[in-house]
Amino acid sequence: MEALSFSKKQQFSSGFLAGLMAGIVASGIMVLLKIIAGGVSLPDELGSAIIKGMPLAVFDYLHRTIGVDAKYYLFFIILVGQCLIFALSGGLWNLALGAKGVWHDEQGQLRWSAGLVLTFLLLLFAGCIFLPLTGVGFFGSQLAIGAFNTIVSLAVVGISFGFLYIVTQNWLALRYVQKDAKGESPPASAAALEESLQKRRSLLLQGLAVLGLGALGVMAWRFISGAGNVASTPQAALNNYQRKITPPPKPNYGEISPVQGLSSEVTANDQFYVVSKNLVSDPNVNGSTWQLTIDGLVAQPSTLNYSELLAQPMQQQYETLMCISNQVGGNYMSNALWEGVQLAHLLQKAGGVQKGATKVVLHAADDYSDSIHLSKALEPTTLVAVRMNGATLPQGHGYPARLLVPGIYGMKHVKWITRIEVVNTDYQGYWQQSGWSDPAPVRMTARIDTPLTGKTLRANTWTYIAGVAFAGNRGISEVDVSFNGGKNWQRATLKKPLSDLTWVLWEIPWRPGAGNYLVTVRAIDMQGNVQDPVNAPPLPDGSSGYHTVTLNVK
Ligand SMILES: Nc1nc2c(c(=O)[nH]1)N[C@H]1C(S)=C(S)[C@@H](COP(=O)(O)O)O[C@H]1N2
Ligand SMILES: [Mo]
Repeated sequence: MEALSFSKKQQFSSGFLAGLMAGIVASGIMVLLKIIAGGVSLPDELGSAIIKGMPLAVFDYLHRTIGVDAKYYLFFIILVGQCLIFALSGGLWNLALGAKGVWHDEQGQLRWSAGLVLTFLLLLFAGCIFLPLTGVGFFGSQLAIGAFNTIVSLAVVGISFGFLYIVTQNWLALRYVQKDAKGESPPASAAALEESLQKRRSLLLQGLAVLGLGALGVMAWRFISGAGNVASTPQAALNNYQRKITPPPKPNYGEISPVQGLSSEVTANDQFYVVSKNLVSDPNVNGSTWQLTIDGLVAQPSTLNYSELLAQPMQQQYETLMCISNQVGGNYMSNALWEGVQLAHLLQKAGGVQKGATKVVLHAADDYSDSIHLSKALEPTTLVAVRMNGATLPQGHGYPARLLVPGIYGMKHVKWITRIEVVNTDYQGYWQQSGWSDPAPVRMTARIDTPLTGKTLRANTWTYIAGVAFAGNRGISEVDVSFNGGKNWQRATLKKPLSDLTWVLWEIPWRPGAGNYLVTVRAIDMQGNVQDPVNAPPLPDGSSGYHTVTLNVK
């Protein structure tokens, strides 16, 4: 067989193609390893670094337009970028190796060693340049899984890549040789290979373009449909605002008819909202090897395993959680019956906190952390929770243990806790480093669950307006609904809440004549504070404003 000569361009493009195919599979393996074995996922690390390093204004804009789902788009874009980097490395490597030489056998096929060296170079790049740049240290030394596990998981991915790269590259070359021998692709086989490669490349580019456009389309759609919602406070409500009512209203508790669309008072575990910083997968902690360390400014630093934690005195409480990212009228709010150990009890078990201590830091298995003030930590309702609605804490909600700290946003309810550290510094947690509130008290909010905005109702027919209202640990004394943009308010009936730490369900019957209506809701807490009508985005203190829906009555 006559030796084939490939042009430089052909060498690059077939290497690129081989790198791309191997890169797609290797990226899949990387994500899989992260999910099932807690390996490192480079797109995750880069995504976290980007979110953290982003100017607040940009973050806020993306957050408002795309919402918490933005992290999935970001992850997808980075993943595509990673595949392209694999492809580029494959192309450049093939170009560097040339068409023959020590890296090739007699048939011009690449040797395994060529793949191994490429793997090694990529590993060095990931460990010494990429990971340190994302802020997790040399070979991920600052990650919870440590440098050793990082290297092992990267090596598995790298070796898979190197192997597939060689196989694919040789297969591409062989196909070309066979075609040439059979004379199937006359006359100039090199040109034919080039052509077929070009065809594939353009197909691939088209595929990527379609995916990219699809993602953009979804974002645009969300932006438009989000903007269509009237979620903001009508002018009259702003004009007539009275900040505080003294004495506070007496709650108007009563029966609530079970109307369709109204939230159930206790959210089932699989319906409970989930938010985490992790792009691909949350930690999958093994309860039998898990340990909880209590250290820092305590008299006797100590550790507990899972069964020791379960043996501590448990207490149950209903508590509603809300994410600080929740928009007015948004869904990142749920309620459950939790069971756990008082944090104060655990600190006592570690000999008590030492003089000068100011804060308690919660560290988690996903390298997340946050802190609360010592006074908050010692409140009897601040728990390390192990059960949720009677079941073992689900993985997505922080198994084996998470913090509950009523009155402040979900952000501080650290999941997958591994370490409780008492400090005398003003520790700033994961989100605080990006400008989110540190004290983070829940801002009072009320939501209309039903009817949904834009709905058409029948004139002169009874219907219910119903929803939920929440003020952290301050309780709700009154919920009012306005059918004329905030000029007058009518009191809704409240269902007596399950505890002082939960939302209340509210409801009001309504029998409108034909016309278009703005229906607005506001709440008042147990101290008589009236919900803030001024519209504010979630960053930095949580959103405010009155949830308003438009209804068409015919
Ligand atoms: N370890 C860890 N804990 C975490 C987070 C996280 O990313 N990692 N996210 C926080 C945020 S922003 C919220 S709103 C709540 C959400 O809790 P849930 O998913 O159980 O509703 O968890 C908090 N605890
Ligand atoms: Mo959150």
